Amino acid sequence: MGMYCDQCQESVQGSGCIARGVCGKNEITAKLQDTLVYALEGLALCAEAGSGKLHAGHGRFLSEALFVTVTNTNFDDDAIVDKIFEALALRDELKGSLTEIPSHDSVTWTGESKEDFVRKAETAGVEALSENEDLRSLKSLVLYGLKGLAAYTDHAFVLGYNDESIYEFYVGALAALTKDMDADQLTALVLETGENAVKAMALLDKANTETYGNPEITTVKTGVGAKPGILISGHDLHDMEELLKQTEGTGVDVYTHCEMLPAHYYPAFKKYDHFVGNYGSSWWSQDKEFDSFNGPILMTTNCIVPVRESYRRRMFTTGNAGYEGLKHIPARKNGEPKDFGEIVELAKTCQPPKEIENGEIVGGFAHNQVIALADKVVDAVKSGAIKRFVVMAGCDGRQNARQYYTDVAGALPEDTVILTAGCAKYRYNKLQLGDIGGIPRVLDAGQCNDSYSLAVIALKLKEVFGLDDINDLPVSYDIAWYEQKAVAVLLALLSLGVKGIRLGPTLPEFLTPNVASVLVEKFDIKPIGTVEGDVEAMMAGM
Ligand code: SF4
Ligand code: SF3
Repeated sequence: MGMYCDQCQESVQGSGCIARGVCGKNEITAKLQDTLVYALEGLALCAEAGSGKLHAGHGRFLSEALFVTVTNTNFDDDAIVDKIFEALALRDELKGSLTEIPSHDSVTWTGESKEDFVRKAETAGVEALSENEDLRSLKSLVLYGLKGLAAYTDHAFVLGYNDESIYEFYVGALAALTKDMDADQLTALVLETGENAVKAMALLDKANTETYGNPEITTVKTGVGAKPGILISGHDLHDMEELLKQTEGTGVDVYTHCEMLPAHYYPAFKKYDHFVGNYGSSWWSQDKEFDSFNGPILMTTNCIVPVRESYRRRMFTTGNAGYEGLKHIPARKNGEPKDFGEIVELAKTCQPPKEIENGEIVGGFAHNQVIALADKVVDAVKSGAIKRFVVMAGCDGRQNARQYYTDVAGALPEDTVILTAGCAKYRYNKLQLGDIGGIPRVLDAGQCNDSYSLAVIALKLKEVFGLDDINDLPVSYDIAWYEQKAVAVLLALLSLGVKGIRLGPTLPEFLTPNVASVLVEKFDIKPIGTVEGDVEAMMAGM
């Protein structure tokens, strides 16, 4: 049996990825990831049979292990094998304290080697979730949402923020994946996943803003300087902070790529003169942009694409990111920062980045900043200067069909404002869309997790306008998804009561027609249509 993966938007339509992932994931890595999830299920069953609770150490492990399986995060088999061994050891530790051991294979199986773990995937993969395709589809929705919220929970943990109730949810949800459940029970679990995704994003928002300050309106340069540079990508702001500290005074500049762009919006990072700008755009164009950058690249999380020879020797991973053959910067130990010294020394020997553009990006419109402008925004809505907000948050991806988002941004009338977060923004954040009385027409809140900010803004507007229902606001949702964090964001929006979301560029491959129709019926989710038709419908409030 080959691999099977259908967890992202670029999954082969109609069959999932069965020979090799479109993302570059091979059969062995895919199978190890399946086995890792299975080992986590056994661990959860043992936790459930005990107190049902996990201490923060176990909770952290579950966050990290789930994060490792998120699309484009970790392609390093050894790292995944280590996580499987750790999961089995933790499972057995919990099992040792139980009076009654759950009778499920995920609790009793064991393996000694990578080969054992690869073989185990034959009975432990997504296909094993249920024989009924609709139930399997609902379980996939829970699992993929869980992976996304685990990534956010892990980022919060790294900054010292925990929510034990999220760890309890891991236990219940992972254990549920091994059980016979009916469609109603699983639909309830999907909604609970959304509620926990809201908690995870709120926790991360608190962690980020209490640690680094509230994002502020910021103009970020896209050109380059004359000094050598280090390019940092992914989502981990703690890595960002330590890299900035360790490069200060070294003659090396620091640039952001893709989802690290919003680091520029945080007050704590503005004091570094050598934090000079953003280089390039979205994750999928990294193979060209990393090539021309000339200096070292640090990937702190997803999204990694298959690494080209031209920059392989300059590319490093850290945290949950991994890629076979690349140098991995080890985790912090005993409260000591990570050591990025090797990257800094390498940067000093490199040419400065080659300029590929020379402009500006404006961002920093997270909830605190927008609420500070609330009077202005409310006046603009009341006077009719702003007719509608369109939330276009989410992920970017390779497919040409995503030109839709650029075209929608360009086609929206000039009295509309786009609210964005996540790498989806790169489809339109360099267009000159102007402003409305000083309010830019594209308000970028930050990373994908900062979609939470957009929900806070919507709830604030609901309060200011004295509305009972968030759906009565002049706000439309045209969300782009790619990986499992976007699944978590989507479920979070649903749990907040948002209806009528357009989702594209395609609906998830893992949704069966029956499950998709439940989402349509309950939440009025719809696939994107034509640019013209969707713009017209959104302006009409549909
Ligand atoms: Fe395919 Fe996406 Fe899975 Fe990669 S993550 S194997 S592209 S479905
Ligand atoms: Fe992008 Fe990978 Fe999802 Fe954080 S960097 S949004 S795709």
